[in-house]
Amino acid sequence: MSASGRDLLLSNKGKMPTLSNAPPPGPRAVSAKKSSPCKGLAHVARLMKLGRCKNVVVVAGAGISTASGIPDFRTPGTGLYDNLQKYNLPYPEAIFNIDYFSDNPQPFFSLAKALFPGGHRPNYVHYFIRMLHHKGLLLRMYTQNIDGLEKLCGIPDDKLVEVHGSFASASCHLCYTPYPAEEAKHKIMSGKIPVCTFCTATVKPDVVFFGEDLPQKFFLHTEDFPKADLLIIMGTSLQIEPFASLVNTVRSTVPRLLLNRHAVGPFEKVRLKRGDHMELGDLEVTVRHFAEMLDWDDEVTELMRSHATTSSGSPITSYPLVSGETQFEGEVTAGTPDGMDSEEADSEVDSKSSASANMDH
Ligand code: CNA
Repeated sequence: MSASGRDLLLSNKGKMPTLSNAPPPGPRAVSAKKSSPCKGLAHVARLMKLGRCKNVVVVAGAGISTASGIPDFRTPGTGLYDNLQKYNLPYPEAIFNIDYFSDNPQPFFSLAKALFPGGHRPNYVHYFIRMLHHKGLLLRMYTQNIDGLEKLCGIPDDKLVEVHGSFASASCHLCYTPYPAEEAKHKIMSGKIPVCTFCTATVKPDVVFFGEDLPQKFFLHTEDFPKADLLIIMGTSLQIEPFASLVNTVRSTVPRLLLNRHAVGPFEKVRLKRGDHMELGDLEVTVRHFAEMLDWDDEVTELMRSHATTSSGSPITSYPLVSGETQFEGEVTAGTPDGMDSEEADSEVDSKSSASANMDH
């Protein structure tokens, strides 16, 4: 179920998510003042050891999953946006634009084949967050990721808000009639386009596109952020609203810790706000260091090891994302809606386009 535009606190038009107006991270980010190595990390670790942080909110993005082999969006060279040339997209974000999808779902379906849960494993960073829960300190994790690795590592549903949705369910992108997720996955993986049993428009996994509403659960932020006593921001460029603005909604005295490759959002300021700390560098290395400071490293490592050996998750099948020619190989490009020939498929796409134009608001 989606939140209606009326309910939205942070979006201006109820169309979500949107790209923030902030400039993309670049030279300005690099020139931002970097805190002394590990000072901020040590400070926050100390607060945690003193028992001052019992309601930790984590906000995360694609950077927490790069160590699992899933590229992020914006890292130059390896990020997804730099590797979408073959689809001739009008602009990279179009692959996640609902109007574009309505006309041409194939680029997204090619990408979806690679992102469907089952192809990758959680890494140390995911297990560190699970350890926060295990220690009773995690108030909630807000993730922008759609790879399902938070759930796979064992962070329970009630501790997790998948702000941009997930592949766990699917529905018609026009009339929202639910569609069995496994069947949608099967069709997409075999190069077919799942179509709605009610209106025959294209079905998509319930990941949130630009121009769509966020899940109702997102609004838990109105309770969680004022309650937080520590905010940890990990692996996100804070470029997508309204997610990005969440980090500004904790109380002013609450420490905020950014763990990322470079400064983003409010951490780009030359002088950091009191209570703001950042540790720049590779996330897995940083988080391991953080765990060592907390004396958690052995436990996280053990949790990760035991989960890997006992987990009965789907077998790992690798769908390379950014390895030259194999990336997003056009299996879906040749696909047609199930049971249709290509002509029928073309007319189905045409009728969807006009339906979409009618519905656009
Ligand atoms: P982004 O804009 O690509 O930003 C990622 C951030 O993480 C950047 O600042 C990177 O520098 C940083 N980063 C990447 N790898 C590391 C690393 N190893 N160590 C430290 N920092 C690192 O992605 P955002 O999450 O900010 O953007 C939100 C989008 C991305 C959401 O809508 C997601 O659905 C979408 N996305 C998700 C996935 C996934 O589910 N794994 C993958 C790609 C994109």
